[in-house]
Amino acid sequence: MKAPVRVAVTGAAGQISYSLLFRIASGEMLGKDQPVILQLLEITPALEALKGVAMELEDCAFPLLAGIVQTDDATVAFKDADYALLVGARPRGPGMERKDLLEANAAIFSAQGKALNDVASRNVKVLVVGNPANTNALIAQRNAPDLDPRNFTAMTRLDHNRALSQLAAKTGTTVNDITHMTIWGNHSSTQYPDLHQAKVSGEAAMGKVEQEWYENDFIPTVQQRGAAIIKARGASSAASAANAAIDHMRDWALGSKEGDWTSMAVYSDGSYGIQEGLIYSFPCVCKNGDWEIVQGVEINDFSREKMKATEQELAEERDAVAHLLP
Ligand code: NAX
Repeated sequence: MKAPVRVAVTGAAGQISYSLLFRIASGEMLGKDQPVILQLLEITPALEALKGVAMELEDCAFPLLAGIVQTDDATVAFKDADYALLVGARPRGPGMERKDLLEANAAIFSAQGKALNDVASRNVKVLVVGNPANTNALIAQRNAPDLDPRNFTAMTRLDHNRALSQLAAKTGTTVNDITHMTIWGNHSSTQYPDLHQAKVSGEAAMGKVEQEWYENDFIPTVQQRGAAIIKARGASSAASAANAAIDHMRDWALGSKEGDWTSMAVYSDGSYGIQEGLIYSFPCVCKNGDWEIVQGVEINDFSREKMKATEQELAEERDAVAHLLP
C-alpha cells in the first residue's frame, strides 16, 4: 500500500463537501490504491456539524481513510497538504453587492493563501470551488509567493460536464461519443462554452447542430445552468459540483484522457492573448501530475469576442480587489 497523502477540504460541513468527502475517502479521486488523510476546515460555529460528518466518515469504514483532522485553523488544515480543495466561501447575503461579495471572499482567500504558503507541501495542488472561484483562486495565489502560481486552479469542470451532456442530448449520442469540449474564461454567466473543436463520434460537432441552436440555446443553457438548478432544487448544485471537483483533481493527479482534453481555470501565461496572471479557463491536458494549456486551437471572430468578454469580467474582478492584493 502507498503512503497516505494529505487532502485538505474547506467548507467541509457544507453541501458540496457532503458529497465530496465520501468519494475522496473511497478512492474515486486519487485511485483505489491511495490512502488519504482528510484535513477538514470549517468556521468555528460549524465545527459541531463537521463532527457529525466526521462520524459518518468513520462509520463507512473506508479502507483508504487513514485519518481525519477537524479544525477551524487554516494552518492546521493545510499542514503538509498535498491537495487542497477550497470549497468554503462567503455566500451572497441580502443586499450584498458584487463588490461586497468579492471583498468578503478576498479576506477569506488571502488568509488561506498565506496559510498554504506557510505550511502546505511545496507541490500542493489547489482547486478553488467557492465562488467567485477564479478570482478567489487568484487572491489565494497572490498571497502564496513561495508556491508556484501553477499550483492554483479554479473549477470550470462542472460547466464542461454540463456542456458534454447538452451536446450529447442534442445529437442523440452519449457523453462517451464527445471529445474536445472547451469552456473558456470565468466560472460565471460570461463563460464561453465553445463547440468549434468539439467532436461527436470523431466528426465536427458544429456540422451536427444548427448555428441558431448553438448561439441561442446551447451557450445560454450552459451559462445559466447553475441558476436553473437553484430554481428547480431550491439549492445550488452540490453532488454535480462535487463530482466535477473529483474529475478535476483526478485528471490533474493521474492524467486526463488520452486523445482528448478537459477544461480547467489555470494561471494564464498569455496563451490566446489572455492577460497573464488571470485565472482563466482553457483547454488543458494533464500528464505526470502537471497540466498544460493546449496550444494552436483555431479561434474565429465569434469565439474571440466571447473569450474577450469573459476575460474583461475577470480583469474587472481582479481590479475590484486590487487594493487588497499584496
Ligand atoms: P454551503 O453553504 O452548503 O457550504 C459552505 C461551507 O463553507 C459552510 O459549511 C461554511 O460554514 C463554510 N465556510 C464559510 N467560510 C469558511 C471559511 N472561511 N473557512 C472554512 N469554511 C468556511 O455551500 P456549498 O453548496 O457547499 O457551496 C460552496 C461553494 O461552492 C459556494 O461558494 C458556491 O457558490 C460554490 N459553487 C461553485 C461551483 C463551481 O462550479 N465552481 C458550482 C457549485 C457551487 O455553486
